[in-house]
Amino acid sequence: MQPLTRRQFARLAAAAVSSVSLPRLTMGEAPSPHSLQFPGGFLWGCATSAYQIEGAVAADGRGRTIWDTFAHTRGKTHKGQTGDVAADSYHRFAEDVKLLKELGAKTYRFSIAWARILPQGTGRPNDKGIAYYDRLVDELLKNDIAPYATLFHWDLPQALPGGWQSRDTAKAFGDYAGFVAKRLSDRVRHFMTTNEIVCFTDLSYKRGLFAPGLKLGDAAVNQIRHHAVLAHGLGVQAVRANATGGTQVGFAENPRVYVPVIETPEHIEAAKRAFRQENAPFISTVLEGEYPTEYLEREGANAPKIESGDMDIIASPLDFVGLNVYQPEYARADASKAGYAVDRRPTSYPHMASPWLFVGPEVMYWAVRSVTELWGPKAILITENGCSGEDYRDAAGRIEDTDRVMFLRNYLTHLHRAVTENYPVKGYFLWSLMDNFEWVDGYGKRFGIYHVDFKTQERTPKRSALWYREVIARNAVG
Ligand code: GBH
Repeated sequence: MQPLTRRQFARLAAAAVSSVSLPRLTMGEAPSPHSLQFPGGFLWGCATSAYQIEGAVAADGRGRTIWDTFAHTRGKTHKGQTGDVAADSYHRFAEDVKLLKELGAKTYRFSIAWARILPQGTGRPNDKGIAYYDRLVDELLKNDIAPYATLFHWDLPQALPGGWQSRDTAKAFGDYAGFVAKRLSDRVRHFMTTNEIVCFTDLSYKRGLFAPGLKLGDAAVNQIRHHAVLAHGLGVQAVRANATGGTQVGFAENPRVYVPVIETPEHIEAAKRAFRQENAPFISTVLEGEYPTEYLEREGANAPKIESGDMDIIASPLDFVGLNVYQPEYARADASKAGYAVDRRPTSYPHMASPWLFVGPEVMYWAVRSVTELWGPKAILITENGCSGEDYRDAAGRIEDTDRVMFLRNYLTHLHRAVTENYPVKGYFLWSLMDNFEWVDGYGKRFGIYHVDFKTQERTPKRSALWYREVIARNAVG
């Protein structure tokens, strides 16, 4: 056998130790005439959130959150699983930044745990908690990956009395947002205030599915929704007041998105009306600066109590609107006063591993188009899109998640349509970089493009990671 040259040896040794490295790209092929090219500078990234990946819930002075309490309450999550350890990204963040680097990701959307920064939700900041995000941000920048930080992804400090039932929580959020902006905006130039308002209001206080697991009446729920949009607005203002110039701020919403049953003007109009009405107390209110009258009329005496000045705060202009896009809804024109009807899905409608995750790639296009036509935001980012799958290792140890690749390819094809029609969509964050704690589904549903072995914390690229890397490298889907 030929002795190895030093360079060959070094290459083999590197390959052997780094189990997560991906094989080399096969670049240089002529792009297929059918490949869907994205504009130069399109921002490709991945998304995660603090409680879902960090673990280390008692480390360095982190305060308790409502999700710690909820997950530790019997019967609330799949097999009683919690985010105590999750993907241990608190300790493995440098390795996780390497995963992003290997993908060629230009950006990373992560969330900041309020309770690491202010363990009691208000009051004295915790230097060690801030230091963690300093390390993460510095590591990202060293690797030319732009940090996009979400300020609140559901992990509310337990110490805040009444949680979102209290107006004081909105004020506390503003103070926290201002503090983070002051400390990080020299390096973090993009902030999202809140993630998916409907989830930490309705799912949490009306349907009882998410922390804190309450089932309150309509008046209480409407007030909670008001506190949430107010918190968002206070957050926007606090970021602007405390950040260095040029810092951009937006939010990440998961509106119900309506696909017109047939692409004809009357059904398109119906879908647009449905979008505005069915998301009335959330994105519609924030982007219009007032509650749609139909919503207020419908709620009557249960409508939220609004203090003077609230609506101006809620309406604070945004630099971008983030959309988390998953499942479609369908609307058609109808002779009713509302002008639309929502169609129920037949039981044969296909879904991914999560029963709620119905597959409808065209929802991507209609999300972008509806928001643009209704409110004309400066820019739109797809802040989440991805799916769960029943991933498994084949005999060679590979994870061939062809279903996830199918899902992503189709959704991105419809995103490309939006880009081609000149809607102002500037970037896409894939949910998720790695398998993580999927809230009430615990570790039972995997959304990552990197597989995580939760016993060893080993990360392994799935087929979808290799596929996404090609998308980023070619700036095209094909
Ligand atoms: C996003 O939520 C979240 O931002 C992210 O943290 C999460 O991991 C990701 O998506 C994948 O789920 O029990 O039938 O009422 C997406 C919106 C809202 C979808 C709650 C699941 C529960 C459905 N989610 N919903 S159900």
